[in-house]
Amino acid sequence: MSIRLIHTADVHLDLCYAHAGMTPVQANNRRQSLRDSLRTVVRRAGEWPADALLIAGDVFEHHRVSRDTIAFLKDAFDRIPDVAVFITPGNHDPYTPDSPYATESWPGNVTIFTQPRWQSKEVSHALLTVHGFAFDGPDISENPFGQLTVPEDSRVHVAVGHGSASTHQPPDKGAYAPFDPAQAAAPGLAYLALGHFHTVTELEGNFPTRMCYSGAPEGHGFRECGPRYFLEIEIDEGRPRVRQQASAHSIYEQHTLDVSTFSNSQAVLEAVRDLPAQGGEAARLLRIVLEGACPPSMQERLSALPDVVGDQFAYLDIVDRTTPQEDYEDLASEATSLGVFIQQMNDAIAAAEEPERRRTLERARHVGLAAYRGEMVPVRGTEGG
Ligand SMILES: [Mn+2]
Repeated sequence: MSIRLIHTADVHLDLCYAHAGMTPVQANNRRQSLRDSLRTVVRRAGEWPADALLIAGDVFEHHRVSRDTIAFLKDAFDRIPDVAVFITPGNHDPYTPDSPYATESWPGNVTIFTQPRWQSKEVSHALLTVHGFAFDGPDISENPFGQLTVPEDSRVHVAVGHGSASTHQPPDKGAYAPFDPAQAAAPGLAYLALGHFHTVTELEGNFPTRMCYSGAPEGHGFRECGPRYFLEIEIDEGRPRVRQQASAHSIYEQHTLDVSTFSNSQAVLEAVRDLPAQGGEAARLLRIVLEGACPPSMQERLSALPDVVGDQFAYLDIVDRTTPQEDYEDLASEATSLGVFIQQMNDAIAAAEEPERRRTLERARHVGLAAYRGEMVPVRGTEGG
């Protein structure tokens, strides 16, 4: 008989969105969305049904999780009494004496690992043993990766852990319980359910254990754009098959539009409205970066974009990086040395036959104008500007 697992991590319940420039209402909606996505994962574990639900850390954003969120979580686990739930506290929600993991009483089907070293528990209704550990503080006092020995028996062995695979360490994220995937693998360990990196990632290599980050079931900001997933794992004869299932109730999207390719603000507005949704029914959180030279007549209307199409999205942020379009004929008519310079450049550009020379002259005119105004010009390679 196959063993069925559901794997999720990094929900970060009760995340604070104050830094994200969201209104209190929008932030509440985001926190609701985090709960909804976890609820989706837990419900699926009950309905499939899974033998075990593995939650690989950072369930909470921090210790100061609300009473209501704890009650929600207990209730969600209570509703799947036949699924064994395993939680490995992570760097955000470590197992400390004052953490909700230690102070609360959890439903009987829930196992919370408590030590910074491997602990094992047999699932009573399946031939399954789950190994796990806990962060005991924001930095774990020991690093359990590479220390797991799996007994030779007839059971399926899986492990759940939180930490940074050194092979996939993003430069802008702290390294917690760092490990080399080849070291974390162990003979007899069929699957290692990982948490900490928020994007679904399989660590591949020449070792006997399959290991995946499920990623967060819900994005947490514009650095986590696109659909998010949880994983369904089926283990037959020691071999796991891993499937991604979409879980996000709201999806962050970031798009860049070059306004110089549009003749009017209506066309920009329609382009925003027509951006294809990435996740069916999921609410959409959009950041639109506007670039390019923009006629002053259009600028005003663009700043009103959130008011005009805001209703279509759960959140819409317009980042205006447009540059005002210059009127070079008007500038050339000025009775100043700038006017003379612009007139000479306009003539040279009009006379230029090769497109490359024309672009170089346009760039020179742009840089020259900026110099007259005492402005800095951003370096953008050979791009015109
Ligand atoms: Mn983490």
